[in-house]
Amino acid sequence: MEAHNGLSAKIVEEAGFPAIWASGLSISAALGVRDSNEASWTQVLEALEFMSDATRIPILVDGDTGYGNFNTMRRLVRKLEQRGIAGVCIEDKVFPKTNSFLRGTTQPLADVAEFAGRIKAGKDAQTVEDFVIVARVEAFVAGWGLAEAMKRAEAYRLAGADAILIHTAKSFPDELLAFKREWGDRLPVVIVPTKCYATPTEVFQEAGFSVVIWANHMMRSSISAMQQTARALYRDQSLAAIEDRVAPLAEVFRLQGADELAAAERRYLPGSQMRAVILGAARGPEFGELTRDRPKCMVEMAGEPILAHIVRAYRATGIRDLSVVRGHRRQVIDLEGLRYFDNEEPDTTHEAFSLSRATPALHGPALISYGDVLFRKYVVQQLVDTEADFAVMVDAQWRESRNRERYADYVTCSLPFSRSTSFSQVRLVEVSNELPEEQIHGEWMGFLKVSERGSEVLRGLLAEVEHDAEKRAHMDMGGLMNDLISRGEKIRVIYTTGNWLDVDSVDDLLLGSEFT
Ligand code: SPV
Ligand code: MG
Repeated sequence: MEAHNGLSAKIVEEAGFPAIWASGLSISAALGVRDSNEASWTQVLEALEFMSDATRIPILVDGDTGYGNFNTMRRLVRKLEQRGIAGVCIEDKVFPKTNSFLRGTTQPLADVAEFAGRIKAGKDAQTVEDFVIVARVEAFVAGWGLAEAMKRAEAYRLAGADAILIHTAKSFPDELLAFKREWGDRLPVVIVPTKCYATPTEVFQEAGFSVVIWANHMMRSSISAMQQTARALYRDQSLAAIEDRVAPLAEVFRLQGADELAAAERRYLPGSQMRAVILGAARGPEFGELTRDRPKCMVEMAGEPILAHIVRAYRATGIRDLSVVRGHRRQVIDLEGLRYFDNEEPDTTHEAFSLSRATPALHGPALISYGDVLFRKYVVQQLVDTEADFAVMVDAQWRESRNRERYADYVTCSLPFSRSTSFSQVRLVEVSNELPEEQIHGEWMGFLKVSERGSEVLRGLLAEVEHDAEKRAHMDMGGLMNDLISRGEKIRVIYTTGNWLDVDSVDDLLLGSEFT
């Protein structure tokens, strides 16, 4: 069955055909040029490469005349082999040829011995053992009759051809059948009965032809379909009547193998599986007037809302599925490309309840963070790369910011930070803003990473929060993590120093601009 590009080749393969005819007529027509060697043979080669990449069944290429003499033929065979093409058919005419159904009888035939040289050179050049060269005899098309056809076919057989393609421009198969009777089984015989469409295929089967090529019907059916669509759309200026008559987009994506790419992204692209949930419900009373009409995450820093900086940093790490939980003045949060969840009671509920609003986004691995915490990309990268079910980043340089009068989530860990700490073993023991100084190992930076299993566990916990008045009103992220620990979950600690900022004051807004 004919094909002329990657898409048509794929469709032919899916229909069940055992092989593809890469038609010169169809490839040139699809390129918008004539079948007269107007497309260069390297341009044809490019189309073939897409067809070969898109399929697994053998492709027999219509190589026209071999694009010149024995020398171009040698190079053609090598280039086709390099692209995984199964074989090439060349016709005994001279370059540049034109299609056999156009002025067939006026086209000069090649000298028999010279054409035999082209066949021999091609066979000598092949390195793939079962690469096939089909010799196409144009004697009937040129009006020369059976004796000439036989003479030529025999010369090409002796030159090493693997099969003979006997062609006719007539609407009845007489010439083909006469040739086959005379030829017998010296070599397999291939036919292209385009004009003999009224002849039942059984006639060819019974005559013993080896291969029949339906030579241009993918290209011709696409012309009819495209003309219909273009004319109807131009006339009606409306898609309504068209939509059901064209392949759905889902079918386009399927043929392109979109699923395979999505699976590969999960395997190879860091962060592509990871989602992030950003808690942006808080007002941030410490900002006074600045947050009267907007939530803290929408306060401007370096000309943009804090949230916009956070979203950009996440996207830079490859995380594209971003959800934001809105609360205070939620209508003000309107950045594009984010999923939104709303806490309708931001003044009487706390962080764990806000997070519970985003439960639909907590499937598979996820990062949870705040709408007012700025960070460098590596912070997120480290968490993404961590295998643990739960993981947090802890700033070991907590003392440096301690003297500032501010709220901070201090942590006790299973091991303090030191150069010799075996980092893979540090676990979170407790989060609190009231830890005695000697128990503080660092400050929690506001990121919680959960694995697929971790998010499942978390969903269970959040479901409890929804139905527990005390937890709805008072449980913050620290409390949620302490709850996880009390239930036997291990929260892995990754120590780092600096490179993040909890935006808590107008001064921080200035500091924060170094994260933009
Ligand atoms: C082609 O498909 O380009 C062929 C077959 O060469 S035919 O058009 O019948 O010559
Ligand atoms: Mg052709």
